[in-house]
Amino acid sequence: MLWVVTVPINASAEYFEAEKRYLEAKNREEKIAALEEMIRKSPKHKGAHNLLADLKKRLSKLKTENKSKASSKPRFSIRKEGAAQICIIGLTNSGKSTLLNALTNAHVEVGDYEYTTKEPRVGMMLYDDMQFQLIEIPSSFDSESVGLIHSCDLILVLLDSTRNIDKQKKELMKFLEYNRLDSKRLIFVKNKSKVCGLDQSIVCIDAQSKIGMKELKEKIWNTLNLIKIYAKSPNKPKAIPALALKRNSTVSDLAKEIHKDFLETFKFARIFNSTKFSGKKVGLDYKLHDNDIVEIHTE
Ligand SMILES: Nc1nc2c(ncn2[C@@H]2O[C@H](COP(=O)(O)OP(=O)(O)OP(=O)(O)O)[C@@H](O)[C@H]2O)c(=O)[nH]1
Ligand SMILES: [Mg+2]
Repeated sequence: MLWVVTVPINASAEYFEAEKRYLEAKNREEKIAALEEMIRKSPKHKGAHNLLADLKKRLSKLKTENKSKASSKPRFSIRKEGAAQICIIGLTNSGKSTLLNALTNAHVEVGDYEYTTKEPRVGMMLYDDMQFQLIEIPSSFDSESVGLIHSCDLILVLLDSTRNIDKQKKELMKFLEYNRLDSKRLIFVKNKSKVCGLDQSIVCIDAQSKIGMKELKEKIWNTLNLIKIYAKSPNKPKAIPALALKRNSTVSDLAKEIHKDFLETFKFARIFNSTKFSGKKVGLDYKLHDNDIVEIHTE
């Protein structure tokens, strides 16, 4: 598995940049170029010997792979949809598919044997008039999956309460750190757990019996730290699904999110909310608030 390679001590910034390019590479050529750079920039001291050997092995494997097969399209590509993209990672059998099925419209195979899910699986979760894209990352953690996790807005780290929690946490954190993913927003979730302890840093659920789903959805929304905005056309009801924008977004950000042409034909917007200024006429630089309904008027 990818993350068992020890992170080199004293590796240079150039090494990490090359490694990032390697992890995000879309094809074989990009991968080879990045690996060659990693080898050039890798520390040469004795402690980095294993790393260097591993990099060279990976490079030679890539170079000898059947070219036509390797240069074909990635095995999967997932278009970002909804208010945010959320990845579910965990060791095999922790209940990732069960959770995906419980939270979304997906019907993914669940199995009591290891590595049932071999490719990323996607489902859309509804929460408070918004839609979120959830992706189950296969526990084989291949490099294509790592690329996918990089594009996610949030990672659910699923732990199986029937196994040693600290050990799982350690192994998963090692993987995240190795792939420079530990700075992402993370939520630790303990599955198969009908009875919860007092540990507030872990969300406790039982995906199979759908216990804790409401709390988990709330935690996801709060951790994303976004605002919910309803767009609306004049004389029409507010549009659902609602959109989620970064805090401090403006009407201009919303217009761009809806359609790039909106900005050119924009005249003014009216904001409907719970304040006494509801219905107020505003311009593109108006700062939006959570739950605002924005009626956009165009030429
Ligand atoms: N008791 C209990 N069992 C669960 C729960 N969630 C999953 N399981 C069981 O755990 C096993 C693995 O579930 P999956 O959802 O396939 O796990 P996974 O992480 O997707 O596994 P792989 O795709 O094989 O890596 C199955 O037998 C599930 O029925 C839960 O909340 N409670
Ligand atoms: Mg699965």
